[in-house]
Amino acid sequence: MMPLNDALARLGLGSAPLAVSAGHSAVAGLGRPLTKQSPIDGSPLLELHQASVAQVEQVTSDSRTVFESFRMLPAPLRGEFVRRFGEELRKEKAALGALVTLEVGKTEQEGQGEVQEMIDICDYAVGLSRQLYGKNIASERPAHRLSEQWLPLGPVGVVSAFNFPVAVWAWNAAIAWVCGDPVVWKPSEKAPLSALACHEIAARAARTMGEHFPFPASLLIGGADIGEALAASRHLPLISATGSVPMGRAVGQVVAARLGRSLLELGGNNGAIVTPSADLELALRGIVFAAVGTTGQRCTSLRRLFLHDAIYPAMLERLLRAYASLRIGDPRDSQTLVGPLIDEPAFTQMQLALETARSQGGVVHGGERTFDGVPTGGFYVKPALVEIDPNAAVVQTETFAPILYVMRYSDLKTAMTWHNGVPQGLSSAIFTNDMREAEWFCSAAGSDCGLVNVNIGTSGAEIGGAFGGEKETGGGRESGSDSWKAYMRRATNTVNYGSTLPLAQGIEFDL
Ligand code: UN1
Repeated sequence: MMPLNDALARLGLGSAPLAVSAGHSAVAGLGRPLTKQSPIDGSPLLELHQASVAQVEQVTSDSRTVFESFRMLPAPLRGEFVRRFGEELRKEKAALGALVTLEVGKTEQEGQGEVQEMIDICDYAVGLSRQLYGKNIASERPAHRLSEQWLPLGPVGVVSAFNFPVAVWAWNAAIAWVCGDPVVWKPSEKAPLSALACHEIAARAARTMGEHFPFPASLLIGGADIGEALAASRHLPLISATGSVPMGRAVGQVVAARLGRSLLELGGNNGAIVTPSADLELALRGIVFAAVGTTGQRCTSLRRLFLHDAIYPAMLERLLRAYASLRIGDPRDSQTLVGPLIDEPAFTQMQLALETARSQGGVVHGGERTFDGVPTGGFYVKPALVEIDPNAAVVQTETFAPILYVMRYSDLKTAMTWHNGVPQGLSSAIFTNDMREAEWFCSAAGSDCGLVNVNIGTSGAEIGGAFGGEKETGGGRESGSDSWKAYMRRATNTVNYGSTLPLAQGIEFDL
């Protein structure tokens, strides 16, 4: 994997990186100091000053000015900028992917995969820039045309989490840009370096568009106070926030108080059901990737597994064997499947959840810290399997760590009730070869989540579909399908090309 200094040099971050940016290049933050260490071994990666709340006002009001001209560019021209951004990402995939690995501890495969997800959304958005279609609607009045247009909305505030430090911003940014909206980004303070790199890559793409091209990206590095100031900013008609349920609740309420729009993608607590007809080998791969991939730190990670009585012992044994052979270690090693947790608090949360599970009758396999063949200074854990009663309270809570609760069922309807009986509703899966079970799982009586999969794990969604979930997950949809509509305002146009003024609903009003 590319060493840190080479990656930094390629990405133009060789000198001391800065924290606030409203233009092509970053300026110094005026807020608190921030130090960032690598989760791989605790080595220092970066020191900078975060943005101050006063800078939020400046940057968001500047983005409003950028919007004035950006919205008037033809959408395919905005798409051309996104195309060039995607080209820059292709050139820097290795360096940016390496930075993601170094900064948040994702395996090399997953770091590169995340940049690929950015490239994919750029390709998608370029096509979309020529397809922002409205409808023509039959008017009830003679010589009238009724239609709708989709118009740019305004600057979009994006709040992203550490676990997808670059892709989640790109899903929002690429779509927002073609829709005509500048983006003001507050990345997680646990992943400032990858954000600075993305900003630099976007600035490179913008420079190739000529000096008059309005640069539609801003970056504010900081903590919850900066997120809250963004949420409160009247310059931002839309806030798109990804992260925990408490974060979303705080942001959503601040945005709602000013009657702004929010697009929330929050906690998952995702479940999967394995029925007796399932292909157990296929299910095993799907389950293990979803449960331990990204060290259980995806919002789509699999956390709850319902196994039918008939396959429970066989499947549990397979899982225990697979977990015992997982290669845990330095994520820069291409053989590693499970890297470190993001930091010590994540480890503490995991241990707390396991203790709670034990106190509620859970039988815990694994879950402890490991020092075996891993770099010192990082928090490496053995992913945990927990056999537990589906009614145990701990199962209701999402812990952002590799813990998989394994539960036994005998009747699919009951399993479905347990599956849906949690406050969150992001992703779900059924493993079955029975068409009736599969279709029932996808029906109105089945999974109540935003992502409903058959014979695929809960994580690893493609960008072409709308991404998001129901209930406490927040209801927002990002990425593909018609999610772009959230980033635009709809204008219904009624044009009278006749010489009389007939009123709708047949109302007579003669002067
Ligand atoms: C997240 O964890 O916030 O479906 C997003 C997936 C990824 C996105 C996860 N494409 O697992």
